[in-house]
Amino acid sequence: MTDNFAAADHPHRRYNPLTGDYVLVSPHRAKRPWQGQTEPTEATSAPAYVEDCFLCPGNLRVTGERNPVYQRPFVFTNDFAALKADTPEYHNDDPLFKLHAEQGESRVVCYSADHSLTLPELPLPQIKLVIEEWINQYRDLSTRYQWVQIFENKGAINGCSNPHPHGQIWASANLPSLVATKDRLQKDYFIEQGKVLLLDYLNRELTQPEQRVVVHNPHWVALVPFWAAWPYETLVLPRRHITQMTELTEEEKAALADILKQLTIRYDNLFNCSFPYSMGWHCAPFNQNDHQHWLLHAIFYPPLLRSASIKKFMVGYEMLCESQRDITPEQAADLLRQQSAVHYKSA
Ligand code: H2U
Repeated sequence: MTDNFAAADHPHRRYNPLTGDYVLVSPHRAKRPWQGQTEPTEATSAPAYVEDCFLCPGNLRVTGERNPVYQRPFVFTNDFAALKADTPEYHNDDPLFKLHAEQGESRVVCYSADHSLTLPELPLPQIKLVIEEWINQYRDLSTRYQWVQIFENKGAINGCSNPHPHGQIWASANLPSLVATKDRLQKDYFIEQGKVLLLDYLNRELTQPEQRVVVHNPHWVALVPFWAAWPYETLVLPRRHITQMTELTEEEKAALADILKQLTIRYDNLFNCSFPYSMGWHCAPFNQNDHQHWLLHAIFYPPLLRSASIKKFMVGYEMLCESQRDITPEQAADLLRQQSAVHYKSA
């Protein structure tokens, strides 16, 4: 009966209204001993310039092209692009072998000339420059593509090939699968409730900020979502109805730099390491449809579970049934909130 149920103790499933998926939460398992794989920890300090880094200013890339001696965020077309603008048209509607050609572009964004400074260590004005570059990229690519995915895949544990602080941008003619689902479910909610799903959700979270909010400022809130699948997954949400990053005011850009720094400092401080994650932005698609149901947001998916060297595996039950987590989203938010606002390297 409901009287005996406690979400902090008992197995339960939580619904993700953005994906339509459930996550199984098993809080009692957080105490189990660990005798499995640990990951090697990465070096904690890197030099500001590395001679054979493909991304450092003035260096040669794999193709033999030389990077300019850049001083602010530098963007180049990925030499091994996953999507290409000149892909010939093709489609096949066979129900079992459906296939269509996909046009697009892939770019790399070097955040800073300094090889050693990750997002939490960059000064605020430099993080703001990264945000302004993201906006430039949206402005350019949205003229040609329905979807522009800005993301950062950080840390060797996540398959990132180069520690130089950088992100990527993949633009595509069609909406990728996860985005199409998110578009549809936000739209359904808007039609049924007459309100923006993520703004409604944020306002509910703000009535009990001690539950899942990690950091906030006058324009942005970072929280562990109620339906988080990864142990320390977070959502970064604007407090007002913004559908695309190009709508941000100067003040909102500066406040976004602040919230990204505050959040990533706490991530690094959690296990005293350069915290790996996959991070990316979702905004309204760049097509002629109505987008009132959208709210711009960033998602961080960090793979770590218990320490700098123990990662969460999405295998077994997760591959066959649905995501599962041990530590609750509320416990994860509490642990992140408790971290110092000063980066451990400069404390
Ligand atoms: P990731 O390790 O996050 O994938 O970032 C490195 C990207 O940089 C990767 O996509 C590209 C790779 O294709 N790259 C170049 O475009 N040129 C190079 O000379 C090295 C790496």
